[in-house]
Amino acid sequence: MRRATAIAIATALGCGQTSAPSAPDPVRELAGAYPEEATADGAVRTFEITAAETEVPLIDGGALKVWAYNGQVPGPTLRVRLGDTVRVRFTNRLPQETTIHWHGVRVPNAMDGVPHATQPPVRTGETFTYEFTPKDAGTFWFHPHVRSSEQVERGLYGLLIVLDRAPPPYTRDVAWILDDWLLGADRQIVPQFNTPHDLMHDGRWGNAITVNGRTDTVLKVAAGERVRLRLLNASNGRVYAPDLGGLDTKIIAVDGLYARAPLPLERFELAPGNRLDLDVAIGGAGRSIAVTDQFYPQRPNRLAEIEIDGAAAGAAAGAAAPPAFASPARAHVPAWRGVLGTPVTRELRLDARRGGEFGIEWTIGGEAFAGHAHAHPSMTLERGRWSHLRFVNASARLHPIHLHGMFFKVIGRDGVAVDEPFFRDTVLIHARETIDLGVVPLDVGDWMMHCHILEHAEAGMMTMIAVRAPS
Ligand SMILES: [Cu+2]
Repeated sequence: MRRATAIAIATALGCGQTSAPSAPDPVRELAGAYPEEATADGAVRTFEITAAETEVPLIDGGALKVWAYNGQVPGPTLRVRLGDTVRVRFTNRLPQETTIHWHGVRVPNAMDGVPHATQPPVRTGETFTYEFTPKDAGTFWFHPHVRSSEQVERGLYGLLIVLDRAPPPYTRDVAWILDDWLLGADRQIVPQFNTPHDLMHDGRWGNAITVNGRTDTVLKVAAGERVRLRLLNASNGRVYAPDLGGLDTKIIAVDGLYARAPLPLERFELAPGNRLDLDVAIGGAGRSIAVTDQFYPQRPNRLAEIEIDGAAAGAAAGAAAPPAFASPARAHVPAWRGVLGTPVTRELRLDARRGGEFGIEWTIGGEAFAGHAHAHPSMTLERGRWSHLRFVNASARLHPIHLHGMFFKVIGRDGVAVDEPFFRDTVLIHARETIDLGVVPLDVGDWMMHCHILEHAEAGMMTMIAVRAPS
Protein backbone atom coordinates (compact mmCIF):
# COMPACT_ATOMS: atom_id res chain seq x y z
CA MET A 1 0.00 0.00 0.00
CA ARG A 2 2.75 2.41 0.95
CA ARG A 3 5.39 0.69 -1.14
CA ALA A 4 8.84 2.17 -1.46
CA THR A 5 7.74 4.89 0.90
CA ALA A 6 11.25 5.38 2.25
CA ILE A 7 12.41 6.59 -1.13
CA ALA A 8 9.20 8.53 -1.67
CA ILE A 9 9.58 10.23 1.69
CA ALA A 10 13.24 10.96 1.07
CA THR A 11 12.40 12.58 -2.25
CA ALA A 12 9.50 14.53 -0.82
CA LEU A 13 11.85 15.92 1.81
CA GLY A 14 14.34 16.91 -0.82
CA CYS A 15 16.92 14.55 0.64
CA GLY A 16 17.09 12.63 -2.59
CA GLN A 17 18.06 15.64 -4.65
CA THR A 18 21.61 16.09 -5.78
CA SER A 19 23.54 17.79 -3.05
CA ALA A 20 27.09 17.91 -1.78
CA PRO A 21 28.46 14.36 -2.14
CA SER A 22 29.52 14.32 1.50
CA ALA A 23 26.08 15.16 2.93
CA PRO A 24 24.71 12.07 4.66
CA ASP A 25 21.30 10.92 3.50
CA PRO A 26 20.40 8.34 6.14
CA VAL A 27 16.77 7.95 5.05
CA ARG A 28 17.78 7.03 1.53
CA GLU A 29 20.53 4.73 2.83
CA LEU A 30 17.97 2.90 4.94
CA ALA A 31 15.81 1.97 1.97
CA GLY A 32 15.71 -1.78 1.55
CA ALA A 33 16.96 -2.59 5.06
CA TYR A 34 13.57 -3.87 6.20
CA PRO A 35 10.07 -3.58 4.77
CA GLU A 36 7.72 -0.80 5.74
CA GLU A 37 4.66 -2.99 5.53
CA ALA A 38 3.96 -6.61 6.35
CA THR A 39 3.14 -8.97 3.52
CA ALA A 40 0.49 -11.39 4.75
CA ASP A 41 0.32 -14.73 2.95
CA GLY A 42 -3.17 -15.39 4.27
CA ALA A 43 -2.29 -18.07 6.83
CA VAL A 44 -3.53 -17.27 10.34
CA ARG A 45 -1.79 -19.00 13.24
CA THR A 46 -3.99 -19.01 16.32
CA PHE A 47 -2.65 -19.50 19.84
CA GLU A 48 -4.40 -19.63 23.19
CA ILE A 49 -2.40 -18.16 26.04
CA THR A 50 -3.53 -18.03 29.65
CA ALA A 51 -1.59 -16.33 32.41
CA ALA A 52 -2.12 -17.87 35.84
CA GLU A 53 -0.45 -18.78 39.10
CA THR A 54 1.01 -22.26 39.11
CA GLU A 55 3.90 -24.35 40.39
CA VAL A 56 6.85 -25.59 38.36
CA PRO A 57 9.58 -28.02 39.44
CA LEU A 58 12.48 -26.18 41.00
CA ILE A 59 16.12 -27.02 40.46
CA ASP A 60 16.29 -29.34 43.48
CA GLY A 61 12.98 -31.03 42.72
CA GLY A 62 10.89 -28.84 44.97
CA ALA A 63 7.88 -26.86 43.81
CA LEU A 64 8.39 -23.23 42.89
CA LYS A 65 5.33 -20.98 42.92
CA VAL A 66 5.35 -18.87 39.75
CA TRP A 67 3.12 -16.91 37.42
CA ALA A 68 3.20 -18.57 34.04
CA TYR A 69 1.85 -18.54 30.52
CA ASN A 70 0.10 -21.85 29.88
CA GLY A 71 1.51 -23.33 33.08
CA GLN A 72 5.16 -23.27 32.04
CA VAL A 73 8.27 -21.13 32.55
CA PRO A 74 9.42 -20.05 30.03
CA GLY A 75 6.03 -19.73 28.41
CA PRO A 76 5.22 -21.41 25.11
CA THR A 77 7.42 -20.65 22.11
CA LEU A 78 5.25 -19.31 19.32
CA ARG A 79 6.88 -20.41 16.09
CA VAL A 80 5.48 -18.93 12.89
CA ARG A 81 6.72 -18.21 9.40
CA LEU A 82 7.17 -14.77 7.86
CA GLY A 83 3.90 -13.94 6.15
CA ASP A 84 1.76 -15.69 8.76
CA THR A 85 -0.70 -13.66 10.75
CA VAL A 86 -0.40 -14.26 14.49
CA ARG A 87 -3.62 -14.36 16.48
CA VAL A 88 -3.31 -14.80 20.25
CA ARG A 89 -6.40 -15.22 22.36
CA PHE A 90 -5.07 -14.15 25.73
CA THR A 91 -6.86 -14.80 29.03
CA ASN A 92 -5.80 -13.29 32.33
CA ARG A 93 -6.22 -15.50 35.41
CA LEU A 94 -3.66 -13.63 37.49
CA PRO A 95 -4.57 -11.74 40.67
CA GLN A 96 -3.51 -8.52 38.87
CA GLU A 97 -4.36 -6.85 35.59
CA THR A 98 -1.84 -7.38 32.81
CA THR A 99 -1.13 -7.07 29.08
CA ILE A 100 1.19 -8.72 26.55
CA HIS A 101 3.88 -6.63 24.86
CA TRP A 102 5.55 -8.09 21.74
CA HIS A 103 9.14 -7.03 22.27
CA GLY A 104 10.94 -6.09 19.05
CA VAL A 105 8.00 -6.90 16.80
CA ARG A 106 6.84 -4.03 14.60
CA VAL A 107 3.14 -4.37 15.36
CA PRO A 108 0.28 -1.93 14.77
CA ASN A 109 0.28 0.44 17.74
CA ALA A 110 -3.00 -0.96 19.10
CA MET A 111 -1.33 -4.41 19.48
CA ASP A 112 1.71 -3.14 21.43
CA GLY A 113 0.33 -4.11 24.82
CA VAL A 114 0.93 -0.88 26.71
CA PRO A 115 -1.88 -0.43 29.25
CA HIS A 116 -4.03 2.68 28.87
CA ALA A 117 -1.84 3.97 26.03
CA THR A 118 -2.58 1.32 23.38
CA GLN A 119 -5.26 -0.81 25.08
CA PRO A 120 -7.12 -1.06 28.38
CA PRO A 121 -5.34 -3.37 30.80
CA VAL A 122 -6.68 -6.93 30.71
CA ARG A 123 -8.38 -7.46 34.06
CA THR A 124 -8.58 -10.74 35.94
CA GLY A 125 -10.92 -13.09 34.08
CA GLU A 126 -10.89 -11.03 30.89
CA THR A 127 -9.73 -12.01 27.43
CA PHE A 128 -8.00 -9.88 24.82
CA THR A 129 -7.08 -10.92 21.28
CA TYR A 130 -3.79 -9.77 19.83
CA GLU A 131 -3.49 -10.00 16.08
CA PHE A 132 -0.68 -8.85 13.80
CA THR A 133 1.41 -9.92 10.83
CA PRO A 134 5.12 -9.68 11.66
CA LYS A 135 7.11 -7.64 9.18
CA ASP A 136 10.42 -9.27 10.06
CA ALA A 137 11.73 -12.78 10.53
CA GLY A 138 13.76 -13.26 13.69
CA THR A 139 13.87 -13.94 17.42
CA PHE A 140 11.34 -11.91 19.39
CA TRP A 141 9.65 -12.32 22.75
CA PHE A 142 6.60 -11.36 24.73
CA HIS A 143 6.00 -10.32 28.32
CA PRO A 144 3.59 -8.18 30.38
CA HIS A 145 3.84 -4.40 30.38
CA VAL A 146 2.03 -4.02 33.69
CA ARG A 147 4.05 -4.08 36.94
CA SER A 148 6.67 -5.83 34.86
CA SER A 149 9.33 -5.88 37.57
CA GLU A 150 7.01 -8.27 39.42
CA GLN A 151 5.17 -10.02 36.57
CA VAL A 152 8.22 -10.84 34.43
CA GLU A 153 10.20 -11.82 37.51
CA ARG A 154 7.47 -14.27 38.55
CA GLY A 155 7.87 -16.09 35.24
CA LEU A 156 5.77 -14.42 32.56
CA TYR A 157 7.71 -14.46 29.29
CA GLY A 158 7.93 -16.49 26.10
CA LEU A 159 9.52 -16.46 22.67
CA LEU A 160 8.00 -15.52 19.34
CA ILE A 161 10.17 -16.98 16.61
CA VAL A 162 9.39 -15.79 13.11
CA LEU A 163 11.06 -18.12 10.64
CA ASP A 164 12.29 -16.95 7.25
CA ARG A 165 10.14 -17.94 4.28
CA ALA A 166 13.05 -20.23 3.34
CA PRO A 167 14.91 -20.93 6.59
CA PRO A 168 18.67 -21.50 6.25
CA PRO A 169 19.51 -25.23 6.56
CA TYR A 170 20.90 -25.34 10.09
CA THR A 171 20.96 -28.88 11.46
CA ARG A 172 19.22 -27.62 14.59
CA ASP A 173 17.37 -24.48 15.70
CA VAL A 174 17.64 -24.07 19.46
CA ALA A 175 16.49 -21.26 21.76
CA TRP A 176 17.90 -20.53 25.19
CA ILE A 177 16.19 -18.06 27.48
CA LEU A 178 18.47 -16.71 30.18
CA ASP A 179 16.92 -15.63 33.48
CA ASP A 180 17.80 -15.47 37.13
CA TRP A 181 15.45 -16.21 40.01
CA LEU A 182 15.95 -14.42 43.31
CA LEU A 183 15.09 -17.17 45.79
CA GLY A 184 14.77 -16.79 49.54
CA ALA A 185 15.66 -19.26 52.30
CA ASP A 186 12.29 -20.95 51.68
CA ARG A 187 13.40 -21.63 48.06
CA GLN A 188 10.58 -19.43 46.78
CA ILE A 189 10.67 -16.19 44.80
CA VAL A 190 11.46 -13.32 47.17
CA PRO A 191 8.15 -11.44 47.14
CA GLN A 192 9.61 -8.00 47.84
CA PHE A 193 9.83 -6.16 44.54
CA ASN A 194 11.34 -2.75 43.71
CA THR A 195 13.40 -2.76 46.90
CA PRO A 196 15.60 0.27 47.67
CA HIS A 197 18.64 -1.92 46.96
CA ASP A 198 17.34 -2.97 43.53
CA LEU A 199 16.35 0.58 42.69
CA MET A 200 19.66 2.12 43.70
CA HIS A 201 21.64 -0.51 41.83
CA ASP A 202 21.17 -2.26 38.49
CA GLY A 203 17.79 -3.75 39.33
CA ARG A 204 17.08 -7.17 40.77
CA TRP A 205 19.87 -9.69 40.16
CA GLY A 206 18.91 -13.21 41.20
CA ASN A 207 20.84 -15.99 42.85
CA ALA A 208 19.77 -18.87 40.59
CA ILE A 209 20.67 -18.42 36.93
CA THR A 210 18.57 -20.57 34.63
CA VAL A 211 18.52 -21.46 30.94
CA ASN A 212 15.01 -22.36 29.81
CA GLY A 213 13.99 -22.47 33.47
CA ARG A 214 16.66 -24.98 34.53
CA THR A 215 20.12 -24.81 36.06
CA ASP A 216 21.22 -28.04 34.36
CA THR A 217 20.48 -27.38 30.69
CA VAL A 218 22.49 -29.62 28.37
CA LEU A 219 22.38 -29.36 24.59
CA LYS A 220 23.36 -32.67 23.00
CA VAL A 221 24.71 -32.33 19.48
CA ALA A 222 26.85 -34.34 17.10
CA ALA A 223 30.17 -33.30 15.65
CA GLY A 224 29.57 -31.86 12.18
CA GLU A 225 26.37 -30.07 13.07
CA ARG A 226 25.77 -26.40 12.42
CA VAL A 227 23.39 -25.06 15.03
CA ARG A 228 21.37 -21.88 15.12
CA LEU A 229 21.33 -20.89 18.77
CA ARG A 230 18.95 -18.12 19.74
CA LEU A 231 19.64 -16.36 23.04
CA LEU A 232 17.24 -14.10 24.94
CA ASN A 233 17.94 -12.27 28.16
CA ALA A 234 14.61 -12.26 30.04
CA SER A 235 16.15 -11.14 33.36
CA ASN A 236 14.92 -8.07 35.19
CA GLY A 237 18.38 -6.58 35.55
CA ARG A 238 21.25 -9.00 34.98
CA VAL A 239 23.50 -8.56 31.95
CA TYR A 240 25.26 -11.59 30.44
CA ALA A 241 28.31 -11.84 28.20
CA PRO A 242 27.86 -15.34 26.76
CA ASP A 243 30.95 -17.40 26.01
CA LEU A 244 30.79 -20.68 24.11
CA GLY A 245 34.11 -22.05 25.32
CA GLY A 246 36.05 -21.93 22.07
CA LEU A 247 33.34 -23.27 19.74
CA ASP A 248 33.42 -21.62 16.31
CA THR A 249 30.59 -19.13 16.85
CA LYS A 250 29.36 -16.23 14.75
CA ILE A 251 26.70 -13.65 15.56
CA ILE A 252 24.18 -13.63 12.71
CA ALA A 253 21.38 -11.52 14.18
CA VAL A 254 20.92 -8.99 16.95
CA ASP A 255 17.51 -8.12 18.41
CA GLY A 256 15.82 -10.15 15.68
CA LEU A 257 17.27 -8.74 12.49
CA TYR A 258 20.16 -10.25 10.56
CA ALA A 259 23.49 -8.45 10.68
CA ARG A 260 25.33 -7.09 7.66
CA ALA A 261 27.84 -9.94 7.91
CA PRO A 262 28.53 -12.74 10.38
CA LEU A 263 30.56 -11.43 13.33
CA PRO A 264 32.79 -13.46 15.60
CA LEU A 265 31.26 -13.82 19.07
CA GLU A 266 33.63 -11.81 21.16
CA ARG A 267 32.39 -9.97 24.20
CA PHE A 268 28.75 -9.12 23.51
CA GLU A 269 26.79 -7.68 26.41
CA LEU A 270 23.35 -9.26 26.31
CA ALA A 271 21.30 -6.81 28.35
CA PRO A 272 17.72 -7.42 29.51
CA GLY A 273 15.54 -7.58 26.40
CA ASN A 274 18.40 -8.24 23.95
CA ARG A 275 18.49 -11.26 21.64
CA LEU A 276 21.42 -12.77 19.84
CA ASP A 277 21.22 -15.41 17.09
CA LEU A 278 24.40 -17.47 16.85
CA ASP A 279 25.73 -19.73 14.09
CA VAL A 280 27.64 -22.46 15.92
CA ALA A 281 29.82 -24.90 13.98
CA ILE A 282 30.24 -28.07 16.00
CA GLY A 283 33.58 -29.80 15.61
CA GLY A 284 35.56 -32.19 17.77
CA ALA A 285 33.52 -35.18 18.88
CA GLY A 286 33.47 -36.47 22.44
CA ARG A 287 33.76 -33.16 24.21
CA SER A 288 31.68 -31.22 26.62
CA ILE A 289 31.72 -27.44 26.38
CA ALA A 290 30.80 -25.22 29.31
CA VAL A 291 28.81 -22.20 28.19
CA THR A 292 29.45 -19.38 30.61
CA ASP A 293 28.54 -15.79 31.34
CA GLN A 294 31.66 -13.61 31.42
CA PHE A 295 30.03 -10.26 32.18
CA TYR A 296 32.26 -10.12 35.24
CA PRO A 297 35.23 -12.17 33.94
CA GLN A 298 36.60 -12.57 37.45
CA ARG A 299 33.27 -14.14 38.52
CA PRO A 300 31.98 -16.18 35.56
CA ASN A 301 28.63 -17.96 35.82
CA ARG A 302 27.85 -21.34 34.38
CA LEU A 303 24.92 -21.16 31.98
CA ALA A 304 24.68 -24.53 30.23
CA GLU A 305 26.61 -27.40 28.69
CA ILE A 306 27.03 -28.44 25.06
CA GLU A 307 27.81 -32.15 24.77
CA ILE A 308 29.29 -33.25 21.46
CA ASP A 309 28.77 -36.87 20.47
CA GLY A 310 30.14 -38.63 17.41
CA ALA A 311 29.81 -37.42 13.85
CA ALA A 312 26.41 -36.25 12.60
CA ALA A 313 24.61 -38.38 10.08
CA GLY A 314 25.69 -37.30 6.64
CA ALA A 315 28.93 -35.72 7.81
CA ALA A 316 32.03 -37.38 6.44
CA ALA A 317 33.32 -39.92 8.92
CA GLY A 318 36.24 -38.56 10.86
CA ALA A 319 36.21 -35.10 9.34
CA ALA A 320 32.68 -34.27 10.52
CA ALA A 321 32.66 -30.93 8.72
CA PRO A 322 29.58 -28.81 9.41
CA PRO A 323 27.39 -28.18 6.35
CA ALA A 324 28.60 -25.33 4.19
CA PHE A 325 25.97 -22.78 3.25
CA ALA A 326 25.99 -19.01 2.97
CA SER A 327 25.40 -17.25 6.25
CA PRO A 328 21.99 -15.56 6.40
CA ALA A 329 23.82 -12.57 7.89
CA ARG A 330 24.07 -10.51 4.73
CA ALA A 331 21.42 -7.89 5.38
CA HIS A 332 21.49 -4.36 4.11
CA VAL A 333 22.45 -2.40 7.20
CA PRO A 334 23.30 1.21 6.33
CA ALA A 335 26.71 2.46 7.44
CA TRP A 336 25.26 5.91 8.13
CA ARG A 337 28.69 7.56 7.90
CA GLY A 338 28.87 11.17 8.96
CA VAL A 339 25.53 11.14 10.79
CA LEU A 340 26.99 11.71 14.26
CA GLY A 341 27.42 15.33 13.17
CA THR A 342 23.75 15.80 12.25
CA PRO A 343 21.70 17.98 14.58
CA VAL A 344 20.56 16.17 17.70
CA THR A 345 16.78 15.81 17.59
CA ARG A 346 16.60 15.27 21.35
CA GLU A 347 19.21 14.96 24.09
CA LEU A 348 18.05 13.01 27.12
CA ARG A 349 19.77 12.82 30.46
CA LEU A 350 19.40 9.59 32.39
CA ASP A 351 19.49 10.20 36.11
CA ALA A 352 17.98 9.51 39.52
CA ARG A 353 16.53 11.71 42.21
CA ARG A 354 14.77 11.35 45.54
CA GLY A 355 11.00 11.13 45.54
CA GLY A 356 8.11 9.17 44.12
CA GLU A 357 6.42 5.99 45.29
CA PHE A 358 9.69 4.19 46.07
CA GLY A 359 11.71 7.08 47.48
CA ILE A 360 13.92 7.12 44.41
CA GLU A 361 12.87 8.03 40.91
CA TRP A 362 14.70 7.29 37.69
CA THR A 363 14.34 10.03 35.10
CA ILE A 364 14.65 10.47 31.34
CA GLY A 365 15.22 14.05 30.31
CA GLY A 366 14.43 15.24 33.85
CA GLU A 367 11.05 13.53 33.97
CA ALA A 368 9.86 10.46 35.82
CA PHE A 369 7.03 8.52 34.18
CA ALA A 370 3.79 9.28 35.99
CA GLY A 371 2.32 5.82 35.37
CA HIS A 372 0.63 4.45 32.31
CA ALA A 373 -2.76 5.86 33.27
CA HIS A 374 -1.35 9.40 33.09
CA ALA A 375 1.05 8.85 30.22
CA HIS A 376 1.47 11.36 27.46
CA PRO A 377 4.19 11.52 24.80
CA SER A 378 7.20 13.59 25.80
CA MET A 379 8.41 14.02 22.24
CA THR A 380 7.17 13.75 18.68
CA LEU A 381 9.13 12.24 15.81
CA GLU A 382 8.03 12.32 12.22
CA ARG A 383 7.42 9.13 10.33
CA GLY A 384 9.98 8.47 7.64
CA ARG A 385 12.36 11.16 8.86
CA TRP A 386 15.84 10.85 10.31
CA SER A 387 15.98 11.35 14.06
CA HIS A 388 19.10 11.59 16.15
CA LEU A 389 18.71 10.83 19.85
CA ARG A 390 21.46 11.33 22.39
CA PHE A 391 21.40 9.67 25.82
CA VAL A 392 23.68 11.08 28.47
CA ASN A 393 23.90 8.71 31.39
CA ALA A 394 24.54 11.00 34.33
CA SER A 395 24.22 8.10 36.76
CA ALA A 396 26.60 5.39 37.91
CA ARG A 397 24.21 2.58 36.92
CA LEU A 398 23.41 0.56 33.80
CA HIS A 399 20.46 1.47 31.59
CA PRO A 400 19.50 -0.81 28.70
CA ILE A 401 17.25 1.58 26.79
CA HIS A 402 14.52 -0.07 24.72
CA LEU A 403 12.38 1.56 22.03
CA HIS A 404 9.06 0.06 21.07
CA GLY A 405 7.90 -0.03 17.47
CA MET A 406 11.17 0.73 15.68
CA PHE A 407 14.72 -0.41 15.11
CA PHE A 408 17.64 1.93 15.60
CA LYS A 409 21.38 1.91 15.12
CA VAL A 410 24.02 3.08 17.56
CA ILE A 411 25.95 5.85 15.79
CA GLY A 412 28.17 7.14 18.59
CA ARG A 413 29.66 6.15 21.92
CA ASP A 414 31.10 8.91 24.08
CA GLY A 415 31.23 11.18 21.06
CA VAL A 416 33.11 8.74 18.82
CA ALA A 417 31.31 7.64 15.65
CA VAL A 418 30.60 3.91 15.48
CA ASP A 419 29.08 1.73 12.80
CA GLU A 420 27.56 -1.32 14.47
CA PRO A 421 26.77 -3.64 11.53
CA PHE A 422 23.31 -4.41 12.92
CA PHE A 423 20.14 -2.77 14.15
CA ARG A 424 18.92 -2.98 17.73
CA ASP A 425 15.80 -2.40 19.75
CA THR A 426 17.69 -2.25 23.06
CA VAL A 427 21.10 -0.74 23.83
CA LEU A 428 22.99 -1.02 27.09
CA ILE A 429 24.23 2.36 28.29
CA HIS A 430 27.00 2.12 30.85
CA ALA A 431 27.63 4.40 33.81
CA ARG A 432 28.46 7.97 32.71
CA GLU A 433 28.37 6.90 29.09
CA THR A 434 26.89 8.91 26.22
CA ILE A 435 25.21 7.00 23.39
CA ASP A 436 23.95 8.49 20.14
CA LEU A 437 21.48 6.57 18.08
CA GLY A 438 19.87 7.11 14.73
CA VAL A 439 16.34 6.04 13.91
CA VAL A 440 13.84 6.50 11.12
CA PRO A 441 10.49 5.62 12.65
CA LEU A 442 8.12 4.05 10.14
CA ASP A 443 4.99 3.36 12.18
CA VAL A 444 2.64 6.03 13.42
CA GLY A 445 1.55 5.70 17.04
CA ASP A 446 2.57 6.28 20.62
CA TRP A 447 5.58 4.12 21.41
CA MET A 448 7.23 3.50 24.76
CA MET A 449 10.89 4.15 25.33
CA HIS A 450 12.19 2.84 28.63
CA CYS A 451 14.98 1.27 30.59
CA HIS A 452 14.69 -2.53 30.43
CA ILE A 453 16.02 -2.87 33.95
CA LEU A 454 12.46 -3.36 35.06
CA GLU A 455 12.92 -1.81 38.51
CA HIS A 456 14.29 1.36 36.91
CA ALA A 457 11.32 1.40 34.54
CA GLU A 458 8.82 0.96 37.39
CA ALA A 459 10.51 3.82 39.25
CA GLY A 460 10.02 6.27 36.42
CA MET A 461 12.51 5.46 33.67
CA MET A 462 9.90 5.31 30.91
CA THR A 463 8.57 7.80 28.46
CA MET A 464 6.54 7.79 25.29
CA ILE A 465 7.44 8.87 21.77
CA ALA A 466 4.67 10.00 19.46
CA VAL A 467 5.37 9.12 15.84
CA ARG A 468 3.24 11.18 13.51
CA ALA A 469 2.92 11.50 9.75
CA PRO A 470 4.90 14.51 8.52
CA SER A 471 2.72 17.55 8.20
CU1 LIG B 1 18.00 1.74 33.98
